[in-house]
Amino acid sequence: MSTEAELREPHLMNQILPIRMTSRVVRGYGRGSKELGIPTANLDTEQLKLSKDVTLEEFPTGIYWGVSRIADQSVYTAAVSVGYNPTYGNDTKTIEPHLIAPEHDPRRHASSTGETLLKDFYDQTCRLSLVGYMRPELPFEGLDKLIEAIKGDIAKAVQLGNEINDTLTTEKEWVQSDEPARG
Ligand code: ADP
Ligand code: RBF
Ligand code: MG
Repeated sequence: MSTEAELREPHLMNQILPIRMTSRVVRGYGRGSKELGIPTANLDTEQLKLSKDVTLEEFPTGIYWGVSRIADQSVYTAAVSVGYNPTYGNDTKTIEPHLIAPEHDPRRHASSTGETLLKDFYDQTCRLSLVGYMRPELPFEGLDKLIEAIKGDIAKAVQLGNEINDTLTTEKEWVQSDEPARG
């Protein structure tokens, strides 16, 4: 696959997306729920399986949106962070989807910031298709600014997830299935 240009210029990622992946949900620092009110399911980067020939190292950092499913649950739209969380300055790269359940979903509870809080699903399998690139990850001055930005990303992801188009339908079908990321 010709990915060089896209990997150098993250906004070109939209040309090679969607990218599908599967992995196991592992523990991070636990900050998403506690400090931000926005939990993220951190994927086990050792066990990550990707649909395209790109390594985690070369995968462009940034904020993406897509569709995701945990174990046997429903398919949800997701706002996804890929990178080093520069507000915190992590030294390892993470892929972290925040799953967004509709307001009346029976599994959903509102977090402290009003976002989706589901029951814990550590160790379960996550299926994720990244459909679009939204913005670079940024170092924010203070948690309030970070939370505000993420809430904006969530709203945008919901809006994009409600659009009807062939790519999205196909990716939802894959997430709903048990097909491997790479056939
Ligand atoms: P960690 O740093 O361990 O990832 P977080 O505070 O980010 O901790 O919380 C993530 C965990 O919360 C997930 O692994 C999952 O078990 C649970 N969780 C609950 N609701 C959601 C959600 N809407 N999206 C992602 N993870 C969620
Ligand atoms: N962390 C940052 O440091 N900068 C960001 O711009 C940023 N954007 C995010 C956008 C979304 C949609 C999500 C879900 C997370 C984002 N994060 C960002 C990651 C956040 O810092 C991280 O999820 C928490 O620290 C918990 O691991
Ligand atoms: Mg997390």
